[in-house]
Amino acid sequence: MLNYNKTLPDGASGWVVTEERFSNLALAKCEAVMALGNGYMGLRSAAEESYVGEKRNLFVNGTFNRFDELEVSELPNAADVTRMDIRIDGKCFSLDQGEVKAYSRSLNLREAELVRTFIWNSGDGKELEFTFRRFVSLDQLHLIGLKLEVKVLRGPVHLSVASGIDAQVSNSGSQHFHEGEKRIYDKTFLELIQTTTESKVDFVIGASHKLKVDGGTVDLAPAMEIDRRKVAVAYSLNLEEGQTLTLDKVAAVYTSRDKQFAGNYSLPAMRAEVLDVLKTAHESGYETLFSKHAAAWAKVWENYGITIESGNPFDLLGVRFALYHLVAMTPAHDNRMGIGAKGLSGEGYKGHSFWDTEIFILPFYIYSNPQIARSLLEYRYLGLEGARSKAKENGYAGAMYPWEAAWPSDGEVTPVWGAVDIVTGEQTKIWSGFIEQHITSDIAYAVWHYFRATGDVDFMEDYGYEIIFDTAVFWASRLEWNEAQGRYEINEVVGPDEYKEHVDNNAFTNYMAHFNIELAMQYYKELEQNQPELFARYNKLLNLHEAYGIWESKLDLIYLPQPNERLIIPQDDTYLQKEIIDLTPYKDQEKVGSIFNDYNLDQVGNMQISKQADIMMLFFLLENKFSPEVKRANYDYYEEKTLHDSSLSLSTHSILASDFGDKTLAYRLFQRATEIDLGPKVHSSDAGIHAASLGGIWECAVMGFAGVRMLDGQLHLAPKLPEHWDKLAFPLYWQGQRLEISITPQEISICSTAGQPVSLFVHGQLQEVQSTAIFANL
Ligand code: IFM
Repeated sequence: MLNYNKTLPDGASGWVVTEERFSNLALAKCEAVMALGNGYMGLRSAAEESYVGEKRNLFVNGTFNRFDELEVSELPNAADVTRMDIRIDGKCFSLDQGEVKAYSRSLNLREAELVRTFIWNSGDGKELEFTFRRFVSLDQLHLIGLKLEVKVLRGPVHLSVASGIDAQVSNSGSQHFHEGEKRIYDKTFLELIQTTTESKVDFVIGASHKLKVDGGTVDLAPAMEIDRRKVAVAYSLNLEEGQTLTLDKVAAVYTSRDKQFAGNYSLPAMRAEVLDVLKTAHESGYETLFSKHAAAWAKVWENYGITIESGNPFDLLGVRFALYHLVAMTPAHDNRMGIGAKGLSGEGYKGHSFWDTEIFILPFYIYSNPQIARSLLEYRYLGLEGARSKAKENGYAGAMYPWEAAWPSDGEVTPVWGAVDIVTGEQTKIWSGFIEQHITSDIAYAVWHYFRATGDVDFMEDYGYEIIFDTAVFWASRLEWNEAQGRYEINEVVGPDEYKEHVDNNAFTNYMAHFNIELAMQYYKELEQNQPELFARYNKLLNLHEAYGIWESKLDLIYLPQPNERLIIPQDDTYLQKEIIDLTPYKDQEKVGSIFNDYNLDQVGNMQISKQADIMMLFFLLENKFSPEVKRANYDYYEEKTLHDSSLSLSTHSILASDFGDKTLAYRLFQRATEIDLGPKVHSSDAGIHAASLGGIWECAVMGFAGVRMLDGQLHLAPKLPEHWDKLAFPLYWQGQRLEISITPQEISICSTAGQPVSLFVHGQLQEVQSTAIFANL
């Protein structure tokens, strides 16, 4: 239903996602897939005129609020600035009525602009051509620009447009805001203040309009309206046939959470700033603001630009789409914020951060923009506060990271109740917040990955070591001694495969906990020997001497499930004993989770059915620990039992297929990953795009097809391009310098842009690159 083959006005291809026919059914999908954002805020792309079933969302990163004791903290849906009520000859304009021609709604990924255009025939002889444009500025993070152009093709018409700031919105009914002051300055500058009910974050939102007819400014006094949670103006005028009305709207959004106000906040000062910024933006107008925004995006593409020459042009579009959304959702401006599992594109997962960031998204930033990777890890450092409280509340020591995280000090924010249980009719309990614990070692792993790839010693000294030590302290306290077996176990957990709850010894969890403790021991020894002052600091803070003794006594006794006689590693203690059923009817369905039409979670838990990559994740993260034979045997065993009902799954399976040299399978899985949001499934993205999957798409290309890995602190490159790819080129940061990598079926070219020599393994051979080198691709 979406068209991916459109070109930009200058003929550039691979940049546009287009809806070519208006459909009420696809409202939510287009709102999410075409969402705009700049990391500070995210705006769902609902149409200006309102429709039943729409979700108008504006989220400002980090502004979490808890509406009610029985709910968890979430990103509140701020006042809407996009809605316009348009009347033509007194009748409400809607695409549900009249005749619509030449319709298109397009997201231009290159300039990050949403453009909607169509010709509308009223049914009573009037015809108008509409064009709506919109962007969320990457140049000035607080600004949103909108533009409406209406040309009268057959008239005359009486047109009125009511537009303003509408806080009569909620998060599916939960109202996160106290009503605040509203005001209109000089009949032009609208202001609405709202304050979150529990976290007491003030929002000041300003908006203004500029009207032109046939390019000339019109001095038309609007009708003004202030109502409950709403401030608006309405412009009414007569237009002759051939005339064009243009309405520029600019909105400014500030909150007391903004970093500039940390420790120095006053509402009057923020109001004054909003008004000031708004007035300047109003003067500038849409085109000027947009050209600065487009220039900021041009820099993004220059920095992250990836080239794919493929027989299938969708491949490049799919990767660009992933990078576009990663930029739109990432709070590069503020280390107190993380990335939501749906970015800023929908209410799904409430804006919370999961392991999705560290394991699926962080690699993109580590290798493409290490500064942002560092900021994301600093967010986890600040989250140590919540992680320490969670450990204490659960009777453990150290730092136990929340499965779902919001504001750093919030601690655990996973909701307790979820979807319907089709057998009992009750809500299913969500156990992840209690027992999905691998997030703690995933974060330690991410710190290690970042450090080994960047060599950022300052980060480690200030933040990284502390995370690794205190997470290891947690794991040591979490281990349970099994007297009969003479080993330490981790029981009663959910592993990555969330269809298996309350399992003992999930292999991923056990191996990663072991990794975490072993890493802490290694860094303990390194610091003790080489950095006695730093060591003393952490020893004092975390009582490392004692911790080390405990780690040492437990590490080798941690149970690490081993391959059985068929080389299969049991995913947990009971997985391999469970019933096997034919999963064909549930694979790659229109809606994920179709298995729950027939079974409830308890029943699924008793069968060999995996929601997502589990042991495969382990092979990807700790790849040196397992032989190729073991990996392949397990891949074949578990792939057929994996429904890929989580969007985190396909990319990992694709990367492993690349590692095995199965190019066809790797490409097929990559393609399916690119289709999670962009593909034909109408409802897959209703609640927002899939952030981890987008990181995973980049991983499929760079870590899968190009075979990029950090192994034992060394950079590896072992490309296996899909058969129909002629070229894959991308930038890659390694130890502080930018490399340009270009791969064809015949050659691998590596250029170190700073001219510093770099050593790396190419197809397993250690190579020294002085500034540029070309190697044969095998
Ligand atoms: O973190 C994931 C999890 O692995 C599967 N369920 C959805 C979460 C958020 O994306």
